[in-house]
Amino acid sequence: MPSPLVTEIFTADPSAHSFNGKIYVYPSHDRESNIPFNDRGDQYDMEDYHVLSMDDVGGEVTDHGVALKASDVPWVSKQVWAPDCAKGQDGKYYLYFPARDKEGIFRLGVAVSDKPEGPFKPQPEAIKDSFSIDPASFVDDDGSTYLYFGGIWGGQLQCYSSPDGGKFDASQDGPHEPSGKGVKALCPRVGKMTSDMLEFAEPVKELVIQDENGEPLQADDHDRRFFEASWMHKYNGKYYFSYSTGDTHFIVYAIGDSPYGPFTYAGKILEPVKGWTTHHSIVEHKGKWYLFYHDCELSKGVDHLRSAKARELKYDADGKIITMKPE
Ligand code: FUB
Repeated sequence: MPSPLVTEIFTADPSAHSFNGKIYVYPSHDRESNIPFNDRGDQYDMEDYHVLSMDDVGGEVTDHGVALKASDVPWVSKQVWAPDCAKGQDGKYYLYFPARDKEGIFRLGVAVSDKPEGPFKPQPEAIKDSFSIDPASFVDDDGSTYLYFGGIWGGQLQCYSSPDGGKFDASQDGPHEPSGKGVKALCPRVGKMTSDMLEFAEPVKELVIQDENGEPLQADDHDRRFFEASWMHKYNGKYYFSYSTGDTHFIVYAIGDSPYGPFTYAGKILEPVKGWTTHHSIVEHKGKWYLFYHDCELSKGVDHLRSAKARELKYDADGKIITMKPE
């Protein structure tokens, strides 16, 4: 069984990137909150981020210490959840993160550093027109940067009826989502970033995930519909959008020809791990592909005390990802 990347702290939602010949991992930093479990995720009450690095998967892992504290971000009240980091064309590093604002509404923030390990200096305001959780950055071959995001239930995506956000419907906050025959699943969102990496360059769009017949996934299709944990990577010229199905606990993926989709559901990447949440990233490093993910083995099944891990990911000859089981 793969070992946790680190055991001194609990880490989750690992977003991995190959920067300057090393792997840098941007995880959530789980801590004991003593908040009882609920379906809004209040028990996930994280208050800072650490960055991890390693030369290779399986090698020594360095914990670079606190890279950003929630208390240093003026607009944040609590719950700094799953982050990610992108390298800009200016050589700086941009840490994207979700958190509740002072009204308790999840927004996305950005913080900047000259070094991949931080420390990161936060922008004073949340990204304009941002909403929901789990930002994942993707820099395409032409340097264009996209931010994928969204999460239902505690992640509040169902509180917005417009693709680009808008008015927050507090009556839908909590474990709500559409259901019923013929009802379409909620879609993750994508926004292209401005060249300074700090704002959306355009109104964010819905990312359509369709089935093998070209029909949008249905809301009741809980084994395949989007829940949270967006990730994007490119393999052999195709765009692979992967995500968690939440209450059915799979990491799955869909393939498209453009960063905006549409994407066609293609299968499972990871079967359910120990613990409620599952969240991952996929990275190429020195010619091999890796899946970074988390589970609750180290905490013996405490859902909000998770440990990031890594293992090799393989494709078949048709470019399909070989499904992995927890080992
Ligand atoms: O870590 C807090 C939340 O749990 C993340 O934002 C979700 O993706 C889930 O892993």
